[in-house]
Order: sequence, then structure tokens, then C-alpha cells
Amino acid sequence: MKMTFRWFGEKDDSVTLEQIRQIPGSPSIVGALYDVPVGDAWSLEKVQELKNTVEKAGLKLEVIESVNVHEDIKLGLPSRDKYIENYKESIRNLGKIGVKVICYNFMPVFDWLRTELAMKLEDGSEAMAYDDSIVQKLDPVKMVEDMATNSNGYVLPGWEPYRLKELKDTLEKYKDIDEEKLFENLKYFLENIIPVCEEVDVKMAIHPDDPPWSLFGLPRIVTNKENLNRLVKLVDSPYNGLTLCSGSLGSNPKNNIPELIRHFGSMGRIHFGHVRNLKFVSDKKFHESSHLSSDGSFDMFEIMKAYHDIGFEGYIRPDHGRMIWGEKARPGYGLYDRALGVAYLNGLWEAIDNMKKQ
Ligand code: DNO
Repeated sequence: MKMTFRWFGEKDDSVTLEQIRQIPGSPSIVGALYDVPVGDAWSLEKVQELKNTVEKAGLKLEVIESVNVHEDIKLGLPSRDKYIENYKESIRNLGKIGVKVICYNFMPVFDWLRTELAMKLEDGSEAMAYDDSIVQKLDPVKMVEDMATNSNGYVLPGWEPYRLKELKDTLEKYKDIDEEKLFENLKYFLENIIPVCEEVDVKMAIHPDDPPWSLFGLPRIVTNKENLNRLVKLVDSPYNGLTLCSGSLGSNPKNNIPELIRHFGSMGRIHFGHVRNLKFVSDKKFHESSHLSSDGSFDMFEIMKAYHDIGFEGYIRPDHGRMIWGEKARPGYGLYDRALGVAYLNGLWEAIDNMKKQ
């Protein structure tokens, strides 16, 4: 297992590389370019610059999250071929600088969704929360405005204004896209890019839909074991893999995370693990919590043990953290609680490792 930490770049993150370097074990960086419009190719020059910045701080850059997929690809429009060519170029350039895994998602229009970005927990910390009964009543356009005004001044990944400014039009275009059609469009995308990944040794790791069910009538397909099984077979190559996100898949209690890790991990299809905890309030209503098992609803020992048992050699990162100790940062992505997450997950790993040696 290789521990990593997500970083949003020098211009757009309150957390510095110097701080990340001092987290026990100096996790390597999960980075991205945030100033390239979705659909454009990532130039070698820009990705090289990012790598240099990270390496100058004594850290490594081997995982990218995300190279976002243009809506026209998800919609299967004729213009998709141009965007797929750009995507291939990004993969090639990332391969040249030593990137091993690209995390991406195939969620129509929206990325992850929460109804609250700073819910006060009993201990005074703040966490993100989701309540489906609120979402049912939401107007998506209004919701996008709320996300933009409640995020401590940060543009949330996946909620970039340029992606959302033509929201109404985009929603309209999805009228004819159901799950089957979305699967077909994903297959077309993968059939085109996976040969390039094989050539340059960069693994694709699709992120599950968060939450893993349909929202606003839009189809969502990266949601459960059955669909993940179908997905890995769309192109049967180890380069067509998964980001196993415990929090996203786990927000549907029918998804048994340790079991999914064992199943897809032993197939060699998990390249990246997002490991976090959350606390269920009721069906489709939860808030995020610290990583500690007893603070949430997941057994984090069982999750880490599943990774250990399959001999996981891929990348792992702590995921959304709470805001604690007065920190002001991007929702979910402050320094402190995620650093505690790293220490805790590393602690579990070390304990499991030693237990097995005895
Ligand atoms: C949320 C993240 C997602 C993820 C993308 C990957 O915090 O896990 O936004 O980065 O879905 O494309």
C-alpha cells in the first residue's frame, strides 16, 4: 500500500507541500491541473511543471485526480472523438512524467453532492452531510449556486463554474440518456483510451458515483457490485480499473466495502483506494465523520484488513476530513483531520502487518 494525500496546487489550496511533507510517512501527492478547461489536453510542459513543484518539496507525484471527462463523451455526441483524442494526449503526457494512475469519474453533469458543507457535530467540528429528502426538493440550478456560495471561497472540484454555466442546456441533453446508453458511451471511451494506457503504462481508476444513486433523473452507473463487474468487463484489461471509494459506495449500506475490496482487489482492478468513514442517520441520510471506526458507521479495521489480505500494492488516501481546530480550508480537504486520517490508517496497516508476522 502506498499512502497519498490530495493537494490542489499552489494557487488553490490552504495546505502547503511543506506541511504534507511533515505528515508521518510523507505521503505522496495526488495532484491535478485546475486551470485547464475540461476537454482540453494537458500539455507536457504543464504537467512537468507540476511534477517539478512536487518533487522540489521532497514528495512524489504518481496519481492524478482527476482528468475530467468532457460531457460530450458522456453524452456520446459526435464531437466526443475530438475530446477523446485530447484525453489520450493527456494520458501520454502524464505517462511521460511517471504518473501511474489516473482517477476520473463518469457522473453526468454533477460530481459528488452534499446538502451541507459545514454541519456542526457535537464536538464542535464541522463535517459535510447529505440528506436525500432535501435533494428531492431541490432545484439543481439553485443547488449549484448554494455550493458556490458555501465553500469557504473555494471552487469545489467537479463544481467548477465553467462546467456548470450551461447547466440547463446540459440537463436537457441528458433527457435521452439512460443507464444503458451511459454504459455504451463509457465503453466507447474506454475502448479508445485503454490501448493508450497499456502502451504508456498508466492505469485508469474510475471513481464511484457519490452518492451512488440517480439524482435529478440523471443516470448514474458506477454504483454497486453488479455495475462494477460490468464496468471492468467493458474492456477487459488491468488498465481499466477502479478507485474504490469507501465513502461513496458505502453511502448505500447494501454495498459491503470489505467484500468489494476483496472481490475487485483480487482481480487486480483496484488501483486507488479512498478510505473514509461516515455516520448514517437514517436511510439516505448521513454525515461524514473522522476516520476512526467508533466515530462513524464503518469498521475501518475490516476495510484496511481487506486491502492487506489481498496484498494491495496500489495507492490509498484518506478522504474527506472534518474542519477541526479552527481550520479554514476547502470543505473536506483541510490539513488536520486528513493528516490524522493518514496516521490512523498507517497505524491500522502496521498493526495488521505485525499481527500476521507473529
Ligand atoms: C470528492 C472526490 C471526487 C473525485 C472525482 C474523481 O471529494 O472524491 O470529486 O475526485 O469524482 O473524478
